[in-house]
Amino acid sequence: MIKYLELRNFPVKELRPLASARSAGKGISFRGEEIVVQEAVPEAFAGVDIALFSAGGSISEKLAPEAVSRGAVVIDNTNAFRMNPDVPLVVPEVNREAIYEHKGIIANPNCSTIQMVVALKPLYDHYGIERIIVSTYQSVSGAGWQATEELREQSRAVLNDEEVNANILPVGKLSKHYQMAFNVIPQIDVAQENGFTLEEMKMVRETKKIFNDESIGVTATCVRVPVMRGHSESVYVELKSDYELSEVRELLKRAPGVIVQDAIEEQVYPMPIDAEDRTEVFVGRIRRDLTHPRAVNLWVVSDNLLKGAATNAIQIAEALVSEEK
Ligand code: 2RA
Repeated sequence: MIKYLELRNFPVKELRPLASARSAGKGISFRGEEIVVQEAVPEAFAGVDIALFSAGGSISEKLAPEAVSRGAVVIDNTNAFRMNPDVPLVVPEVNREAIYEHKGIIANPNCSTIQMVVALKPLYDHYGIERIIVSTYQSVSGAGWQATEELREQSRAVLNDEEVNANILPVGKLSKHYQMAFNVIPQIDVAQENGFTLEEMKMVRETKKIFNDESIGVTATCVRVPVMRGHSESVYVELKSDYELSEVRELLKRAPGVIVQDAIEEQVYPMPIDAEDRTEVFVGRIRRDLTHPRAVNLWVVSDNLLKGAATNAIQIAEALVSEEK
């Protein structure tokens, strides 16, 4: 987020990096200057206009209200407030207007939801959406930098015929951990009572909230794959009205934040390796479904650390600032 504040020339008067007592005193660089990290205590938010939170749900629950009570607008990257009816859940390309209904906190959606709704927005507006069936292929960076280190270590160990240690994936706090290198794991986040995982239920609930449409049917299967960065999704979409494939392609091409890479006969399609460090959502493999006359299949790829997290948060901040003008 700090890098993107700088890259996008966000009008920062003062940057105040806050972290745990353990990190206080360290330095971070911003616009060529070294800035000292302070401890994230309630008083540290005095005078802050926009507070970007990304330190875990429990920290947000504790400190976001403190920041708001001191006059800040909080943009929260955690799951803490996403489904709170008083908190807008915003992807600027989809529901920018919801930003202005905030009561102090605005939530940044989950990465896998963000890229899907950006791709679906033009289809939702033009045809309406009845039902979505999505399967994800999510990179390990979604589980934090320790998971990326573990994948590196495990890959080395497998190639060297050494013992493979697994301590993080699929979910750090659970008792069982599995090898990620040369494997896929059909679990992201903890199990829910209905047999889905929390990540899958985030996709279901957040999609409905962002489109402000409880009638959309959503089923998700979220899978971790041995990719460092960039989430991919196979998305089946049942539209409310008939469509022409050429029109779907045109609508996607014109959609803000979307890049169409779709020519299977020339082997052109999005891949996470190409989406890294890009802020857009890439869509390809656009094809008519064989089983339902109003359904279309898409392949959607984006950098989960950028559009799926940092970039979306900074875009929300940009919208807030432009409102103030
Ligand atoms: C993941 N979506 O990829 C999560 C991160 N919020 O694990």
